[in-house]
Amino acid sequence: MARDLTIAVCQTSPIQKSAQRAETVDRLIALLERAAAAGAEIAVFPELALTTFFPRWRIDDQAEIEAFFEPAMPGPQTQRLYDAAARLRTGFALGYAELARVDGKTRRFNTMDLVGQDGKLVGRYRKVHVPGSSEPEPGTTVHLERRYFEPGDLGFPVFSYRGVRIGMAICNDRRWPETYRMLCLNGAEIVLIGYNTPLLLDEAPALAHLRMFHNHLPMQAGAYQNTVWVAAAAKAGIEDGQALIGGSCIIAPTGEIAAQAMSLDDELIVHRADLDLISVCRKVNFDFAKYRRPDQYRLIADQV
Ligand code: CDT
Repeated sequence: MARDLTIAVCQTSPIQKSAQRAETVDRLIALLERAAAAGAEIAVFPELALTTFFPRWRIDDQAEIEAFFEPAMPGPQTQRLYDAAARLRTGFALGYAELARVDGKTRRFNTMDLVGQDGKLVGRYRKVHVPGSSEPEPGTTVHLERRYFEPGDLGFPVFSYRGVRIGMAICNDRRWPETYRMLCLNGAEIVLIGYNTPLLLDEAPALAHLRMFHNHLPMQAGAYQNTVWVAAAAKAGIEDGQALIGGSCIIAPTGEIAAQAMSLDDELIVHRADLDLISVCRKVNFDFAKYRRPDQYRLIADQV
């Protein structure tokens, strides 16, 4: 019997600092309703979808920092989104800033939760590749994720969603081959990604014309080399004075872009992901069990 899952990528336009959480949650619910009406069985939202991308600022005031974080998910402000998922029978993956209490200590992660068609948590991923710095650096676009987030500690888990194996990744993770390889070694058939990517980086003006190419290149390569569907949602447009690229997309295990956003607005793209295409592509080149040679994938001590 054919296997498929209809995916909606919910790109958002900016979430300005001045936006109230309730207003932002309303926007996400409106996108989820559109996704369900279009037949989607799952939706993916951007990284830090509930707030502006606050790591663009050096903030010292703890109360101001904590206002960007969610101490519980769902919380009083976000419960409505989870209720909408259950009402619409359309789950979602949502990026947000997580404030966790572990063994009496406060920990902060850049997190994405997978929520099921019943509105309940299916699984959690915490961003592993945390880019930028903890202090502003001269000549460099201010990107202080390492000030606010510690690297994820959950590895690259894969969860069963309506019988489909789904993994998640967050923004900079999408540039690293290890992300897709680990997720796919763990059995992922679909990788859901959210991102906030500055259009321009002060440190690399010579690469400015390649920003969209370097957005899609690793995701297409990751999809192809690991025979997996990739669906990625951008936060796009000018957010609190900083331009973020769009280019949200759904990529097939062939490496082809099956659907791509055409605007920098709240925009939905939907595609029915044919999961049988995975085994077709796998047979051609990437049958891991048959052809991978993990015994040869080792560092040679005197050469490093
Ligand atoms: N959010 C995020 O991870 N953005 C990074 C830009 C880092 S610039 C220091 C990205 O890879 O798009």
